[in-house]
Amino acid sequence: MRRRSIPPGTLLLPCALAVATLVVTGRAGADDLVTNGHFDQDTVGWGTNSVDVAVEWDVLDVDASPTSGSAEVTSTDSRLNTAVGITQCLTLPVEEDFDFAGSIYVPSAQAETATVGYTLDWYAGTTCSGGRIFLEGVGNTTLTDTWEDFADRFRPPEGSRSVVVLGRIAFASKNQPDGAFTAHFDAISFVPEPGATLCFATLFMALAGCVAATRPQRVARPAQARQAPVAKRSLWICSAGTPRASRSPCRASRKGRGPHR
Ligand SMILES: [Ca+2]
Repeated sequence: MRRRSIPPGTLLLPCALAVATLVVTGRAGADDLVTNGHFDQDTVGWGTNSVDVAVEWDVLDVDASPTSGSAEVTSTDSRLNTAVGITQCLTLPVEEDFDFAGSIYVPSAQAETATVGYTLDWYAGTTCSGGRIFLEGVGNTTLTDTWEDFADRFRPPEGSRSVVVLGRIAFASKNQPDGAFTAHFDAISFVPEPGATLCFATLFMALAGCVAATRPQRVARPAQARQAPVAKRSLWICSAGTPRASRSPCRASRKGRGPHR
């Protein structure tokens, strides 16, 4: 056995690219737990937490995309400071960090006043039941006439197995008993974020593989090389260049695959 060395640096660039690709694709490939969070064609997948909330699909899109839209949510709930709106229950695959994001557009030409934002409502059961563990908000806005983006990273409270994502409207004041307030919600996502331990472990394994690949490798000789050397043959060449069977008066010249003597 012998070792065959790969020139140092030969695999450095490919390995670096592979590791970078691993990181990028690993991040981009994470599954968004939200269904229809971009409202491309409708509001399928979303419900409400009040009978006094109406949800319609609208062409207004956070990216002004002609092939997408948003959820236009109108509340006529009679209660003040009570969060109502569109909801979706997400089952959490494991306990890890999550990146939540969502955008909100609030038309300013409205008679009522309200605060608008997102709420994450954590539950012990896998179907948003079994007892609420914790409730926390993301973003809070009023009248903007522009899209506002909200994002934050969350670690679910211990014991959480599901979460209700709520795009909420809460009346701050109501000038008329039947007053309404409208807001648009779009680009809602809830993406598992692998923990730092997993990231470093993955990178370490990838880099270790690259280092191993650039080290000299033990390779087997070709089968042909392990065969018995070809028997040396002697060819007696006379001074005149004509092969002869007898040694004298010629000089000897060995030809073959063995070492010359
Ligand atoms: Ca959209």
